[in-house]
Amino acid sequence: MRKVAIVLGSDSDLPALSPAIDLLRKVKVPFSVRILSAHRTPDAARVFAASAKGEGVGVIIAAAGMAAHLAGSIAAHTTLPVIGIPVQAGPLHGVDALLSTIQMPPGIPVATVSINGAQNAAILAVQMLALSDPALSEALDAMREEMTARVAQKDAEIQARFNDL
Ligand code: RP5
Repeated sequence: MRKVAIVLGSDSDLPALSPAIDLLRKVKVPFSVRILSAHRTPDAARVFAASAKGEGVGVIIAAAGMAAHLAGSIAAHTTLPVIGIPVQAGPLHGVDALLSTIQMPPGIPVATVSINGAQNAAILAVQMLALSDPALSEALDAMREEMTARVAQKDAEIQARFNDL
């Protein structure tokens, strides 16, 4: 199975990424984590992006805050799908990172999730890998059913508490 490569702009972004790591562990998708910065370590980020496909990576998740150019600069050096997570950091609380990550020029896409949207980034990465992996596709179906059952349970609980029927 191809793996997911997670790239963080800083170790300060790690807490925002834990929902992605939890999800990848849950569905047993192999992943790697690196700290690489578009601005502070641009050469290392370029080398990583250019070699990722040859090293068995299927999808890259890139997370950064503030002037978040990491996902875009990685996407510039690979044709692997790149999912961008704008991280809530600094005085603008992630709106700066959202705009920096999402507003890519035509030709170099970054699939941007919401600010701190790490869980959805991981689900999207797994959905991409599941296109060629039926077992992974079943794991996604099971996860979706679990979620539906959880909401139905909460619905039943809230009805029992508030509804005079
Ligand atoms: C960004 O600047 C990083 O992705 C992080 O979100 C933010 C602050 O980085 P540190 O100063 O905490 O390393 O490049």
